[in-house]
Order: sequence, then structure tokens, then C-alpha cells
Amino acid sequence: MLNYLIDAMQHSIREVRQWPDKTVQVFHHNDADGLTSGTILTRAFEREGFQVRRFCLEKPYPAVLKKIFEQEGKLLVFADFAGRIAPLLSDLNRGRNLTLILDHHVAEPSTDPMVHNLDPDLFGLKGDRDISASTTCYLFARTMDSVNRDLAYAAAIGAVGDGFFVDGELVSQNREVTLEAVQQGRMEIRKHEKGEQYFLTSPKGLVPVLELSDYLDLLGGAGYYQKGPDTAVKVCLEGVSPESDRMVEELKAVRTRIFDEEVARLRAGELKQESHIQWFHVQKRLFPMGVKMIGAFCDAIKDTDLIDPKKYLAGFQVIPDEIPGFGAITFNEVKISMRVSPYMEEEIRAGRAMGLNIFLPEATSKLGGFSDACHTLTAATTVAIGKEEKLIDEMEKILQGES
Ligand SMILES: [Mn+2]
Repeated sequence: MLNYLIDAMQHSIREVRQWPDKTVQVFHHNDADGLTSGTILTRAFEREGFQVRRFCLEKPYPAVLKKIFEQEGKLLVFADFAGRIAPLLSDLNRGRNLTLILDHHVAEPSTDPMVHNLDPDLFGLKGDRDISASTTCYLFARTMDSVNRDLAYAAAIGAVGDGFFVDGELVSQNREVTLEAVQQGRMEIRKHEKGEQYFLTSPKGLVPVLELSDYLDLLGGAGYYQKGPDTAVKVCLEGVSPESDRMVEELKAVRTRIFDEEVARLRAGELKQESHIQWFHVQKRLFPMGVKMIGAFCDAIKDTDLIDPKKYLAGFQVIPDEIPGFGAITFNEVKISMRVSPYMEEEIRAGRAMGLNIFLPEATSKLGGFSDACHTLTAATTVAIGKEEKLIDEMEKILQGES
């Protein structure tokens, strides 16, 4: 199965080499896996003689995709997202740009021969166990040129960041790339009772990879609108620096200050109560942090006395009309993030309560919104500004069995 993926990569690489445009646009996610994916692709394409324009996206929003595919004759690469929306990318592309997808989420085949979906999910590998986006990008880079073997450590950081372990250990392709990095002297693995711990070797000693991936997540998420992703890519290539440490400390302080202010508002009565859902709206107050932080804020409060443990928790945030480095773009959308208390988690797991992945996407699609990341216990979608209360109503209807 891996052989078929590598064959497909070889085929794509041949097309890349024949492509007249020697500039590549790399679009990648802003978590540790996406940031290491962006790093690996940037380095690999630069080594091939391409000029790389790298864009970090929190999500492949339809408005962004539309703008990207207004171009023609370009080389476009999507990393750590877009596997599932390959048919949409195909419709937008219509044979005009050479497009590669290096994702590991559940995928759909492309319908445009110029859109190459290299998501391992289509080749029988499991993205939530065997292979991260970073490992997928690494396999692509290594297939392009074996000189890119020195990026194995970056693939391992992304795999650890996504957190898919079996009995506390990386498995399959994620494990193989990690062992490659160990062989190269770039990493060390230590066994303990509950699995393994992964370390990068550095002149200053061993760096726990789990801590480094949190560090990258913070730069990419809280630092999204302040060039955090650029700093993160630099850290992936060169290691942490006093400058990146300073940025991370500042971002932590900003996060604490903004979260504390929001908690105070909720305590002052801004948390609205419906029959099944409690919800709030932070408008634009999380800025300059990225929109991922609304989910992080829900996580921070879901187990506190602020909330009713027997109801679902929802937070709204206005999506800024800006993608760093990409220019102004009109979204006119809000993001909703949903989480549950430990009590509700148990109810959902036991099948006594509906999972978020059931009613949030259903209500969202009724309002013409966009769903792409819905799981049973965590979920997020987007709808047009102004439809917040309607979305809550639609969800209440579904939960009451009225729809
Ligand atoms: Mn990923």
C-alpha cells in the first residue's frame, strides 16, 4: 500500500519537474504537524530550485480557496488539510494549475487529473494512527531527492504533535521516520512504563519533542496573526532561539490576559443558557490570537464551575478578514467551537447523549455554513455573521428531536 503511495508521489514529482512555473505556493496548517509539513516542503522545493511562497492557513476556507484558484498555470501544494475536499479543489481548478495534496485526514479522490491527491488515506494507511501530514510530506521530499533524508526529525515532530500513539508509541510510517532520525543522531527514544518519550538532540542537550510541539502550536495558534508561523518554521529548521523563546513567553502572557478577561465577562452573565446548550460570543476580542483559540478557550473552561456540566458548551468568534501574507479577504463569517464537560463526555461515550459531530454539522449545513472539523467531543464550523442565534436554535431543535 505504501508502494502505491510512493508510486503516485513519483508520478506527481515527474509532473512537478516538467511544470513551466518554477515558483511553488505551499499552503499548510498552523499546528505542529502542519508547521513541520510546511517546513519540510519549503526546504525540499528550495533544494529542487523552486522559489517557495509559503502561506499558513488555519483552515482551507472556501473564500480562500476561491481566491487561490483564480490563478492559472501555478504549482499549488496543500499540506495537512484538503484531503477530503479534493473534489471541491478539482471543481475550482478545472485543469488549470498543477495541484498536490499532502494531507492525512480522511480523503476523497480527486476528479481533476491536475489535482493529485496524495493523502495516504486513499492508499490504505490510517492518518489517525500510521502517518501524519509531516511524515507524508517527508516521504514526498525523500522521494523527490534522498538529500531530504535529513528532514526526518521534522516529520517526527509533526507526528508527535498530532498525538497518534498506540500504547504510547508512534507506529508504522511515523515510527519509521523517527527511527531514521535516531539513526542520523538527530533524535533519541527513551522507553518508560507507559510507552516511549521522544527527544531531539541539540548542542544544549536533549529537547523533549512533546514540549517542542506545544511550543510550535502556540506560535502557530496564538501567534497566527503576528508572524508566529514564520518563527515556528525557523524553529523547525534551526532550533529554538532567545527570540523565539521571547515570542512564546509574550504569547503566553497575551493568552492569559485575554482568557482572564473573557472569564470575567462570563462570570458577569454573558453565558447564555438554552435547554441543551450554553453559549457565548467573544466577537473580535481574541485577536491578535488566531481563531483556533476559541476552541482552546472552551477547553480551558469546560471543566470549571463557570459552566453547567450537563449542557453542551459553544463559543463564537468573528473570523478576521485577513490571511497573513495573503492579503485582505472578506469572510463575513463567525467560527463556532464546541466542547463538552467530563460529565457530558461520559454521556456521549455511553451513547446517552448525541455527539457533537452529529448535530453541529447538520445545523450548520441548514444555514449554508461550512463544516470541516467535527468529532464527537470537539467540533467547529463556520456560518455567516448574524446567524449565531439561528445556529443555536437549529441545534436545540435537533437535540429536542423536533427536526
Ligand atoms: Mn495533521
